[in-house]
Amino acid sequence: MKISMKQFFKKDRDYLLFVNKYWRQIVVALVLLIPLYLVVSYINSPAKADGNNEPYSIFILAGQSLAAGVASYREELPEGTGITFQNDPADTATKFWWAGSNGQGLNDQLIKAFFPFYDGPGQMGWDYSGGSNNAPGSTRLLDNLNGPQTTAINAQTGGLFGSEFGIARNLYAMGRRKVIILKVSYGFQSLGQSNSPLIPFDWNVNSTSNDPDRPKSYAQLKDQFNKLTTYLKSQGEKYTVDGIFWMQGETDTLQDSYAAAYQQNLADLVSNAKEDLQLHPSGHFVIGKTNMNFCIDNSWPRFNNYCDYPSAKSIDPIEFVDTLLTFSINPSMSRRLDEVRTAQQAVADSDQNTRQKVDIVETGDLPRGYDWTHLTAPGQIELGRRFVNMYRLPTRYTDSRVNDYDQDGTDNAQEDTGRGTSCPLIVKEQTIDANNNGNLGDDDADCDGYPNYLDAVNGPGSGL
Ligand SMILES: [Ca+2]
Ligand SMILES: [Ca+2]
Ligand SMILES: [Ca+2]
Ligand SMILES: [Ca+2]
Repeated sequence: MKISMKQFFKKDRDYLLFVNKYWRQIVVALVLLIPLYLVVSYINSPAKADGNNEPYSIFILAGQSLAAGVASYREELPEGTGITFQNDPADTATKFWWAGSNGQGLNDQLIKAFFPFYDGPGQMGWDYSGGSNNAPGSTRLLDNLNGPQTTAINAQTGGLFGSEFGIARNLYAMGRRKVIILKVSYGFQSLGQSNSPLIPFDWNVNSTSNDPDRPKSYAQLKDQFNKLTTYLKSQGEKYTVDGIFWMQGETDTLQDSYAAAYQQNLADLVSNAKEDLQLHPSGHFVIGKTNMNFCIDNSWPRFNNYCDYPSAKSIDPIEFVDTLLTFSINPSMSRRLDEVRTAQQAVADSDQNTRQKVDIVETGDLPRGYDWTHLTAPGQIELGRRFVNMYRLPTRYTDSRVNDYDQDGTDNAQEDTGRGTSCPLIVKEQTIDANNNGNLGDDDADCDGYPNYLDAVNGPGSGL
């Protein structure tokens, strides 16, 4: 039975009696609750550590369908774990810039012709995900659209998501603000150069397209990055690129020649991406390690959308084998998977002489969805956590240091002043002017390897 406060106290006089009797307890409760309220408000405040002179922190996520996230649905995104049980504040505080590789969205019939058992290209991660009606990602960022469009039909990969929300939530929990996540994903595209009609947009850095409206995946990633940073510059904003996360490789386990070339192809991708995507001097490239074992071991029957891949004898040229022969294909599948994983590990292990390290995270233990291959929503959240916890992120400060990280008296936004003459910035054999280009990660006046905005010492060392 519910009773009103009025009924509870019967008469106004009872209020005074109540207060008179319990005033000590009331005072104690207020003394305890007011600071708790302030702490909770502060923790949940999107404005925390969001200084006017603080650069945006860009993280890049790229790859094939496990980056797109074709078995993890937006409505399954786990609720936030905050004390007030709200949706995770990172979901709306983080700016997302999504793009599919060719911009054709649900109009792209090519994949549907080859994978008729899928409901639409969205399930293959082929949606253009910049918003409804193929709106450019800049519109999404401009309007700070993290809500409605992510669940709307034709929106971000049809309401699907990859590890970007896990990345966003963990960064937010670390106290990091002004985060932008750029994701360019395209299902089923190999890193190996391909002539297969199944793979019209392979990720190989040396691949080129004759059709400017249908660029190869890596060209599209570069283009989207340039659009994003150009937009930030037009708004007078500064930025750094603090990490690149790569979730790809499954398709390269389907073809001997792709698997054999994977190590060189990945090494080429890493070296190009570091330069083309302006990775911070202490930013890392993190590889999500390919693992198809759950599918190989458990999927049955091996046709339609239940881990069909092992039944492909060859995808370039396309050659599907009889389902009954799938048993005999499995050893090849496992062998090629080992080859790709070994290649990924080798690239991660060969970073000893580089400052921008290459890390690798396992994915084999993460929960897979209906198709035995792609991660569930909790699996994607966990993958995002692993990505951002693999290395010490480029330093950020909060509170009183938010506008001048290195406390040298020059605000962050004013540290975009270029490089000393003895350390010119050379990208693809061309000298780049780092002065006032928006990127704070490439300015190094004293040539000691510490960018100006994190360098309080004129000379060797940062003093931080
Ligand atoms: Ca400063
Ligand atoms: Ca600069
Ligand atoms: Ca320096
Ligand atoms: Ca210095």
